[in-house]
Amino acid sequence: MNAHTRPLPDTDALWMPFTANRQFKAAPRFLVSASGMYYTAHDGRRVLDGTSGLWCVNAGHCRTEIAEAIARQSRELDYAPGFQMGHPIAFEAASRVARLMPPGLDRIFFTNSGSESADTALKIALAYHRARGDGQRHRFIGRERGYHGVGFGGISVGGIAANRKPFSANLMPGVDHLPHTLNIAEAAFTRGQPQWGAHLADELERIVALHDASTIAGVIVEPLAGSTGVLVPPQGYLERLRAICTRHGLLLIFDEVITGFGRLGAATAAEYFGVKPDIITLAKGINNASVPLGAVAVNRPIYDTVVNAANPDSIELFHGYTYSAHPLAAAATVAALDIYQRDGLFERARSLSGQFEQAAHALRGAPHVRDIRNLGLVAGIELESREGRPGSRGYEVFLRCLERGVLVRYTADILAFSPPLIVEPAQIEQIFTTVAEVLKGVP
Ligand code: PXG
Repeated sequence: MNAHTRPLPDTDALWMPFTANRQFKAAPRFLVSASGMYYTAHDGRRVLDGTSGLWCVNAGHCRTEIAEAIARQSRELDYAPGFQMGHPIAFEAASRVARLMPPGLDRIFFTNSGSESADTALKIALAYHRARGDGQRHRFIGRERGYHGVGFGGISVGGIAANRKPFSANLMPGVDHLPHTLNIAEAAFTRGQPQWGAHLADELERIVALHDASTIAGVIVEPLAGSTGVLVPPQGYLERLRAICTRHGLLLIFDEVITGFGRLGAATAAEYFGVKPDIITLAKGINNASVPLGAVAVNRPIYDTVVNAANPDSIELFHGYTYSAHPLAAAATVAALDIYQRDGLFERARSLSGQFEQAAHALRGAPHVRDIRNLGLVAGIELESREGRPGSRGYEVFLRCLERGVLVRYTADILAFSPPLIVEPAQIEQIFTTVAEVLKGVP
């Protein structure tokens, strides 16, 4: 059956995530298949993927090698318990991920999502301090506009009001937040990292002075904040955070769920910026989003401290998931990492980033454009909001781009672009010229 002759599914039963369910169900939009840079919509139209799905399909869609690795694995060993038992592909996947991490961050805990990775990282940080006999370090410092998924830990250290408000009475205690780093008045239309803003890292000193370092376990930030509108770290900012954390014995956690696996033109943002955290959270691109998988990479002293603090025959960390290192997800990871390496996709992202920046910033001066931000193969275009109807313009631009065959992401009135790293220069042009045309016609 052709994609466009399939009957439309009934939409009632599915409670859609992070979606205006009634709005969607009144006029549903379906993607039914994908290949390389393109989705096929239900009506048979090709849609250029300007977002790598949700920042995750870094090698492009339906890669044969990954599909085959998953199929092979599902016939050979579909599932095996990961508690007190091992299956080889889990260890292989961990070794492969470890090799891509900054030197020393080579102990890998598998989860099933970015949210679980964030919560796992927080637990590991607490376990580490406790194992060192420093268990009063219980606080975490997150950041305004941070996104660390939707677990209670993640929303607590996260900085998105809408994600926190309904659950505000039940957030994790002992959390404080750094200010976010976006300042359009100071840094509008900056290409790459803004010069303004490194001093915002010094807020961490103020927070440490308030709570005392001896009560703080760690700091968690996205090196580049993706989902709240592409906030690029100011020059020197991450370096200062690192220095302050080191000075006070706080673990620095980079949430690299979006930036991991090539988005900035390196395996990690840590490598790209030359700033080494103690823990990195991963998901999405780890296996090209082909099977749900997340991971937490920790440095050896953390692993050794936690593990050596327990009796040799005791479980050291009371944490884990039925599907930690699920064989299919692990096999997909090895296959995806093979593709990234064989095709040099991280280097490709780096080499395309100049043209990508040019194409994004060509929209300066287009109607409603307030700011343009970019780094690697990520760009954000912030639009002026309509009076009293924030988000409505972003939504309309998204819909009109889709009609013209380009998938973009919008958060309120910020458009986000993060195409697969296999994107061709002409496709980069197509993404941004489509947005430019659409903006001309959007009130
Ligand atoms: N951390 C970061 C930095 C993320 O971006 C998560 C954790 C949570 O991952 P899971 O796998 O639990 O969803 C994310 C997820 C968007 C968008 O369009 C971003 C995410 C998810 C969905 C949409 O900005 N990021």
